[in-house]
Amino acid sequence: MPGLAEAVLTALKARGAGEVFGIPGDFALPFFKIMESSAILPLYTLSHEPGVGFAADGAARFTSRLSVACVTYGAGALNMINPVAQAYAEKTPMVVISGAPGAGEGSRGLLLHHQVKRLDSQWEIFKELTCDQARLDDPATAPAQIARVLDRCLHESRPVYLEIPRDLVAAEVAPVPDYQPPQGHAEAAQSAAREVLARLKGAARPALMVGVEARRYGVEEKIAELARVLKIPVTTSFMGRGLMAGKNIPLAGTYLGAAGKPEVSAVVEQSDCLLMLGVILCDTNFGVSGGKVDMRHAIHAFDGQVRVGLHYYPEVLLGAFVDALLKEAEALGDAQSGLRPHELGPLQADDEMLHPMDIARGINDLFDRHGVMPMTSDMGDCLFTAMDIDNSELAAPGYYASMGFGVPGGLGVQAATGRRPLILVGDGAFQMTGWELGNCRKYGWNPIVVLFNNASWEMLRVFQPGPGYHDLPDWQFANLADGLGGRGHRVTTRAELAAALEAAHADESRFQLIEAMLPRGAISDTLQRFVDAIRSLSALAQDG
Ligand code: TPW
Ligand code: MG
Repeated sequence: MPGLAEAVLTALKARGAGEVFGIPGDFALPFFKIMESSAILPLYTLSHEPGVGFAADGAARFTSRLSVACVTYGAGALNMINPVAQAYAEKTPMVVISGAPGAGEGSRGLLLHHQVKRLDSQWEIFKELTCDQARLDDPATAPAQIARVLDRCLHESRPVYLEIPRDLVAAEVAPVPDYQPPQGHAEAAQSAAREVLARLKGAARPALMVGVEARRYGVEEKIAELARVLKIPVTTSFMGRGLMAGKNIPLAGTYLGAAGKPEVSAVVEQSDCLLMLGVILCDTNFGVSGGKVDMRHAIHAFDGQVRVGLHYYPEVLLGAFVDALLKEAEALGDAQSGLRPHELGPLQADDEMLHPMDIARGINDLFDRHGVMPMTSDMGDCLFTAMDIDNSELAAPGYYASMGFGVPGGLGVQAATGRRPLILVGDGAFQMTGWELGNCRKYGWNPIVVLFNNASWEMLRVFQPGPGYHDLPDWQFANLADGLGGRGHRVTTRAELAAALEAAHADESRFQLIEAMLPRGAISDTLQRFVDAIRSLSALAQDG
């Protein structure tokens, strides 16, 4: 019989996990030791627990597999609250494994180090951040609990929490039961599909919007096929930017309401039957629409349910729903498939000062010359700038919107996929988690990082002009790259950016940090429209 720790690792691997990200501590040391000696899954240690959580999140977003974040009790786990919260909000299947005090340790009348109010304070906190939890303190029931929790992680595509008492890692347990796929209701899927197709057919301007669940549940290809058959225009949500990349479908673009391109907003806002597949109904996806999306006539497939007006179909899995739609779908429009040409022109390699839009141009050119790279973006104007990078694979926290994801998220992508990522990050966000780049040397990672250095919390400044605390000093990040094992490029002109991107791409030996110096106040076209839209919405609210 395997030991408990090995049973957990084997069950993770059997359900598709490819690696573990973690930082040990004494309550987790026994588990970490077995992780290394058993070599069931590779372990990547980082520097700070938020980085661990973000890396696991980035890995899961790109692979649509389970990802694992392993930490110690108290100081370690509580450091990871925010990334786990983000993973919950944005639906990534992350398994949090925390070491815990051993069976008898709590009863000695002493407070244990890392303990907060009670021994189970951490458990209570993680209950609020995860969709299922188990404390593996009984070897007899552990296998069933492990199976239940891991299966739920995949079914709901949300984080789960496992706590392993440190004295039980080697306890013998029976093998963990095999993965049980979710049981959707096939008839419900079929009748939902029939009603939806009838509504789409009766509509004058049907349209499709694709959200993150399409990636989480691996149904992008099927949705692409559906779009080609229906021949209706397709958009992605803001959070879903980068979905359907490179697919031959009638893709209009990413919906951003008044902050987006008018022709894309028109598709969504003028639709009298909008079919939303896996879209999170949140303010960043829809808030800037000013209430223009006609939700009464919209169809929403999300979280295992389909809502059609007031009709509600439970237990409908997204994949089964799309299959059922495909079975009876026919052409309803004449939207043409095809890859869209660049909307921005090329980067002019001259001596003008850089603007965020130049970074989008430069990256488009780079991808044209050398092929696309998987991208992660942090929160900040870099994410709004990414809306003008051609629709290529992107992971970014567009809804929960935590800073700090970009760099460690990108490292997670490289660890999990082996592909070299391109990371977009602002100087404020880089101050939070940029140090994680120092781990590249250890694992042979070589991301290209484009750091938008405006010496500012610029996004905050646009929403609230004035206060001096938005100003940040110039940290000269490129100078730090060498010591961290990478190569820095500090650029202030368009010609320098073009040259640095090319040089960074050519040097695969280490990570590349391109520090793009931007004047304060220079913001992307999308952020400018976003701010204008929010201002005019709040002016309307005040008038009304
Ligand atoms: C963990 C609030 C949203 S945007 C922003 C802050 C502080 C400024 C970002 O500065 P940066 O980018 O990275 O230099 P830019 O383009 O605006 O100059 N704490 C967390 N998450 C969020 N979202 C905030 C604070 C915030
Ligand atoms: Mg900044």
